[in-house]
Amino acid sequence: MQKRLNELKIIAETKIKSAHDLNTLKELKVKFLGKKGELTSVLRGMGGLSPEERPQVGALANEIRNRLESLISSKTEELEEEKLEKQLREQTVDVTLPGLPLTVGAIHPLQAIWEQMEDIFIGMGFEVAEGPEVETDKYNFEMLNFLKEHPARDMQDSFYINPEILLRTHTSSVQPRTMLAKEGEVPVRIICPGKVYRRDSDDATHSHQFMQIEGLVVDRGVSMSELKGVLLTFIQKMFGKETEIRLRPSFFPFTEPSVEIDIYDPQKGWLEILGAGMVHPRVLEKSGYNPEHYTGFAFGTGIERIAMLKYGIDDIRHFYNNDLRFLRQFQSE
Ligand code: 2NL
Repeated sequence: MQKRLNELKIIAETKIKSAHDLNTLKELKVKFLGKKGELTSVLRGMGGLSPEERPQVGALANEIRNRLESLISSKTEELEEEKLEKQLREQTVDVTLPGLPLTVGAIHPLQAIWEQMEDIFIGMGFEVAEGPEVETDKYNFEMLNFLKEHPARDMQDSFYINPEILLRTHTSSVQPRTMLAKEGEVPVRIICPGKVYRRDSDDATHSHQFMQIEGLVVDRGVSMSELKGVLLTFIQKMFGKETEIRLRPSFFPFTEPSVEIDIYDPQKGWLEILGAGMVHPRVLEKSGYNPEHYTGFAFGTGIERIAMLKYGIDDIRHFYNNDLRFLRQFQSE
């Protein structure tokens, strides 16, 4: 029996030492030391031994069990360590490799001008007002003193949905809406940025859809000099504090007197950038402000126009084509 135990020991030792993975090792443990393992089955034959032999065989069996157990646990440790090292070797990160560059977007130039203009006018005490792009004839024309036969009211010039409803042709329509909502309260000091639509053929300087910002101030004692001061401040913040301006007489249905404002460019000469004027008494009246007590000024300009002048862009269509070569020029880094 001792002989069988010693043979078992040698076989088990050899197999354990040559195990290459943790699974094999587990299987060997069951095979030799498990409840139905080989060592147990040899010991089951102990009943046939003499009382003198029994303790000796028992001691030997224990010694073998201990020996195999410690062999298995040290082999387990060895294999686990190997496995970990292999993993580490395979998963190393080479921190010296170049990184993958991330593409960073850019603010669209029209959005940039829109935000700058809002900031400048908010700085002068204006509030931002918005209104619908699908407008009624009433707010788009009637309230703004456009006569029935005004050419802008022609089906050829505006996008009509039906005879009473159209895509707004200017953001001016927001202003009577805001004035009516204020029910005669002063001051009115708003700017209205937004998209507008005209039935034009697209070319380098025209687009059937573009953006405007209009402003309106109504209060007691508002004068032409306040108009000039506010717009000169805006222009010098947008184009530089040395920028010179010129006011020329003009005509708009909703202002009287009306002016056009030019800025001076040393290369290109005088360039028109804004239309403005004192709010027509009839426009004030229609929106609930008595022109005997209140006066106001208003102005309007195209966001595209400002952006083209500021960035030296020669074709309005660049803004809408979404050509990345154009857009990337506005990335800040
Ligand atoms: C331009 C000129 C202008 C206005 C817009 C306005 C609005 C009300 C009353 C009076 Cl409610 N005026 N808006 C006034 C003068 C000029 O725009 O060239 N826009 C692109």
